Amino acid sequence: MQEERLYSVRMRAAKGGPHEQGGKHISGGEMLSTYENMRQAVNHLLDKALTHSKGNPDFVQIQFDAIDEPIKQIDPLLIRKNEVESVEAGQALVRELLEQAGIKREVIDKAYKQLAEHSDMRGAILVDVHSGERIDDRREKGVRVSRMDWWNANFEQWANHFNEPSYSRVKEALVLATKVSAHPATIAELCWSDDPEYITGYVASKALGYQRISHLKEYGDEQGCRLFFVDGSNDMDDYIFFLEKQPVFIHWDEV
Ligand code: PML
Ligand code: MG
Repeated sequence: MQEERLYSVRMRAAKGGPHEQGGKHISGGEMLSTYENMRQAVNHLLDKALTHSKGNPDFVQIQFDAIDEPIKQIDPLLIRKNEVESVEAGQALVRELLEQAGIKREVIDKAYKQLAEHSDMRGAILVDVHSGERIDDRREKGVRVSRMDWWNANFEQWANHFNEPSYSRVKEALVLATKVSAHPATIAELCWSDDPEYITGYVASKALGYQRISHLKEYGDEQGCRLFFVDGSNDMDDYIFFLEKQPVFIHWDEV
């Protein structure tokens, strides 16, 4: 597919110093770019870092590195929209969907406890579906899914077709959810934003698709969630390598 050399472009922003020195996570971003479009990609990520409603960062890092491996192309997960009236109704639907994905109630309860214990995560928490225990050893850093993107022109076609606003927030969430669910060790993902002005989130899996839920927390709440329910009997080093390093492009074909 892609002939030209591509680069992974990444941003992370924090307030009160860099993340590793205890700074509060403000924002992160992932893109793929050609060399020619690098300025545009860096500007996009810089803009994202400078305008986040969690506050103005005093530490921002933007880096790029060349991709030498073949890039995997994946179809976006099917999107389903669930309108709910309250956080309670949204969270009840989360449980229903996770149970549909085959996750036991006790495991879901344990996973929520993990969330409560880690309030300033910048990556994802990995929870084993057999034990309900957290199985990554990344503490507040979590696992950061990286090296992925969706060309805007194709995303806009998709958005048009599904009557979605073509917001980059939706694109980025769907890119990440699609990459994560493409690995057979992922049973489901649960996510909502740490942005105090954004209350929509989702449950995703290959079988469920991208189940957007309109209301998963209250406005003003900066407690986000990114949790992967994983079949821990797989090789977790391979799994984390896939999440962090396997380059992936999302591409939608109108059928
Ligand atoms: C985020 O902003 O960090 C996650 C947003 C998830 C939901 C995006 C959507 O509206 O589909
Ligand atoms: Mg965010």
